[in-house]
Amino acid sequence: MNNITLYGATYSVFTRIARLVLEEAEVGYRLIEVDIFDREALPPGYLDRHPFGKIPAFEHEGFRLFETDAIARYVIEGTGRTGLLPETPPGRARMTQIQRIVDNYAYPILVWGVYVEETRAEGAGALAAETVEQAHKVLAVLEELWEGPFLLRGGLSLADLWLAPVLTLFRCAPTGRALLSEFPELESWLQRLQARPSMRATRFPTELAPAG
Ligand SMILES: N[C@@H](CCC(=O)N[C@@H](CS)C(=O)NCC(=O)O)C(=O)O
Repeated sequence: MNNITLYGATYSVFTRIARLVLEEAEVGYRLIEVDIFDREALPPGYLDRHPFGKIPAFEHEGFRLFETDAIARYVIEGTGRTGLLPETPPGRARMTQIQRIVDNYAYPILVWGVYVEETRAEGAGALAAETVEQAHKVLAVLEELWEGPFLLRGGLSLADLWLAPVLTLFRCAPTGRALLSEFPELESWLQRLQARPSMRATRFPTELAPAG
């Protein structure tokens, strides 16, 4: 696969997931920085690429795509790197389940509810007890699903690539760090993931200067 362009930001969880898939599939790509929160500075026509105004967006030989899972599956099928997909129906279903848990619960609660809230520049307030409880529940559910040594016992899959960026940011917040230490399997899994070249090549700016 040649001539791939990804539009996104180095601070963005979903951009990093797409980049992890590209890195693990050993596909070269060009990253065009799009700060989605600076609407005045979006590249011309960006909202034609992503009408819902999010990142990432993707283009390969004129084929445009958005939604990170669609991008991931396209790259995997286009490169034949099907090792990132479990072989059995239960394995694939479990992987998809974890991806959707990340999209619908882990990302909003752990990233926006905890990380953004606790590290925002205006000064962090104490987190609501309900947020901490919700974060604890997300971690408990994920640890229950963890099979080891990767999230799924068959090996590295999209489930790992979806969760690792979220837990990485979460762990940059003091409450995130404290909560994660209650879940040793997830914590050591994260350390192993972070040692992978794909994770090292796509670090968030904040990882170089963690808060707290
Ligand atoms: N369902 C989308 C989610 C993408 C997403 O939420 N991206 C975030 C950045 S990590 C974003 O663009 N946020 C901007 C906004 O919500 O205004 C996907 O899978 O690509």
